[in-house]
Amino acid sequence: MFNSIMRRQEEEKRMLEEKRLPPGQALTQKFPVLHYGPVPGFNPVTWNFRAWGRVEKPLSLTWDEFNQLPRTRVKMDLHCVTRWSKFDTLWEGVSVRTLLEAGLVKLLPDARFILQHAEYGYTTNIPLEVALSENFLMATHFDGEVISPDHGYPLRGVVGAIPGHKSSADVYLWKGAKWLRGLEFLSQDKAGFWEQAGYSNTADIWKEERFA
Ligand SMILES: Nc1nc2c(c(=O)[nH]1)N[C@H]1C(S)=C(S)[C@@H](COP(=O)(O)O)O[C@H]1N2
Ligand SMILES: [Mo]
Repeated sequence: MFNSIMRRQEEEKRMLEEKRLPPGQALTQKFPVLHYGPVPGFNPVTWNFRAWGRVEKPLSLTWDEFNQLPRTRVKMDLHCVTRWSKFDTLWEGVSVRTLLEAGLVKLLPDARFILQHAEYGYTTNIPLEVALSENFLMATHFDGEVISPDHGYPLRGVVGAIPGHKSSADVYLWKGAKWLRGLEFLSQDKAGFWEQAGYSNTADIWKEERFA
């Protein structure tokens, strides 16, 4: 107990020195679970992933098709608006950039924002630059294992900071939708679930943009 507290404090100090601990955040070695509503089930037969809106042609992929897409791995620091930060988390999945490069999604020239749509109507919005940055991934795996139901199985949007690489795409964790089912491409920004409830639209972790 005492040892684990000391370890947490030492790690937090190291992250502060490496300038990876944003203002007002504390390091956690756990992985808290936070969401609104129940954990949805998953049926691989009826599940689909859709992309629509400011695209040339709407896309719908089955679970099998989604899993055949080229995969990306990224290591990120996660920062929750409730003030915990989890460092060096490893995610694997499909990047939005891959959907574009594979020609599955062709953006109309006025596409500027993405609204992630999840089970039970949860939504969250990010600018296209954030969605196309290294900081955002549609993940199926966390730390080498299939994501647990609590954390978004089978697919979640995850967004964080790339260690040692500060960017304006470094936003709080609520900007990644667990149980992700689709991306709506938009010419104008549209507030998601927490954004409508008073959370910051831009959510920059370095500027502590927590609430609007
Ligand atoms: N579908 C869905 N995704 C969601 C949420 C939610 O309520 N529903 N909550 C968000 C919030 S507020 C946070 S902090 C993170 C928490 O992710 P975690 O439970 O994996 O830590 O999920 C985000 N994604
Ligand atoms: Mo949150």
